[in-house]
Amino acid sequence: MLTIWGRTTSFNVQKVMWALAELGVPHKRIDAGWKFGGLDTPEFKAMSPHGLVPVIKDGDLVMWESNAIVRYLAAKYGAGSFWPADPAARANVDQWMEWAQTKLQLDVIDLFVAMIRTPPARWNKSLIEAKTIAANKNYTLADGILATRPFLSGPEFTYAEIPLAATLYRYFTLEIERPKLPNVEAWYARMQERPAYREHVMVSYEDLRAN
Ligand SMILES: N[C@@H](CCC(=O)N[C@@H](CS)C(=O)NCC(=O)O)C(=O)O
Repeated sequence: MLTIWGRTTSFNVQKVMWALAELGVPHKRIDAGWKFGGLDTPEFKAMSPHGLVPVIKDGDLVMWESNAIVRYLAAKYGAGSFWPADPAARANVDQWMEWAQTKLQLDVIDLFVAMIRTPPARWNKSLIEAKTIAANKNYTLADGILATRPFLSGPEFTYAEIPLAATLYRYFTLEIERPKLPNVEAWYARMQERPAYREHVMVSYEDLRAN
């Protein structure tokens, strides 16, 4: 059975857990990271050289990097619509996944770290303001795209939607000023209709809040 190491409050672990649940892949999860520790042992470092979660073991394959794991799971267990067979169709959705990794996610997670993982007494107001502006700009762009189709990465729900939509729970629960985003809100509501999204992404992060 596939094994995943990582805590449920980790954004990157959540992406993999969401993918596993969407695909119905049997698995066992082992708590690791943050208060659970275990990332510095030689055994863990042998699996994950950077000492980070998530890590999966599926048969002989051991791998890290959440988006690469989501792609692997989609290719192995999601042939068909979750992993489009046509390389051109895959390329079209994959570009959005790269954007999630290199832009959208960074702005939201930086904001999350600045507001939730930093005690309010040490908040860097100008960083929070800059990251809020950047995040709002990304979702305003997304809002325009979502006016034309139900999913940001394309016409169908595919693996690439996971890193994109996984950001929404944190974006919509952080106490920030957001512009009007009717299409992003409708997209978020559609994601919340998916039991796997509710279970694995909408996970309280109160435990992580620094006081
Ligand atoms: N780019 C990596 C980032 C992995 C990462 O930063 N993981 C964080 C959790 S989200 C971690 O392991 N932090 C240390 C900890 O939880 O103790 C990925 O997408 O998997």
